[in-house]
This record gives sequence, C-alpha cells and structure tokens, in this order.
Amino acid sequence: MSQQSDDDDTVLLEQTKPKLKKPPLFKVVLINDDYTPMEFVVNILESIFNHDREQATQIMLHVHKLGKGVCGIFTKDIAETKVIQVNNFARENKHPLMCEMEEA
Ligand code: TYC
Repeated sequence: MSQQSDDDDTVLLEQTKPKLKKPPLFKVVLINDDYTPMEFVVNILESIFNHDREQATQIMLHVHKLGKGVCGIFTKDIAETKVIQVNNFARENKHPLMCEMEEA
C-alpha cells in the first residue's frame, strides 16, 4: 500500500502489486539407457528423490518403456543439485545413467 496526499488533506491509498514472484520450477528428468540396472535406478529414485519403492518402480518402468520421465519438480538450485547427485552417483558406479533438468 502506498500513501499520497492531495490538496484537501484527504489521504489517497493506492494498492500496489505484491513484489514477490513465485520462483520458476524445473523438472528433473531421467533418461533411459540399455545398461544401467533397473535396481540401481529404483535405488536412486528412493534415495535422492524420496519416492517409496512402489512409486520408484513405476517411474523407472515409465522411463524404461518411454525413454524419459520426470523424477520430481523443484526450484532451480534444488533441481541442479539433484541432477549432479544422480550423475555423480551413476559415474561412481560406472553406469551411463543420465539425468537432466528442463523448465516446468
Ligand atoms: N533400460 C534399463 C534396463 O533395461 C533400465 C533403466 C531404466 C535405465 C531407467 C535407465 O533411466 C533409466 N536395465
């Protein structure tokens, strides 16, 4: 709310727009490949994305059948961190699994 006075001493109140905008959101997307074991992908979906075993298995099978799939939707910093964690963990275990982010 901003205040302004005019000639006759009345105070005009004018509504100003709220200044906070919602942050942009990013999908973290898992990509299929022919070599990463299904169990390894399910473990990643449980440990990094906090899905239960059932949800993790559904997402892994979706990616396996359709080529890619969303693991979760996050603000930019969190999405970037998750992508790095997945890619580092996959490389440490010598799997070619790939993870990316796209604006939601
Ligand atoms: N296609 C893999 C297999 O048959 C499993 C897999 C699922 C790999 C999802 C990557 O993002 C992935 N072992």
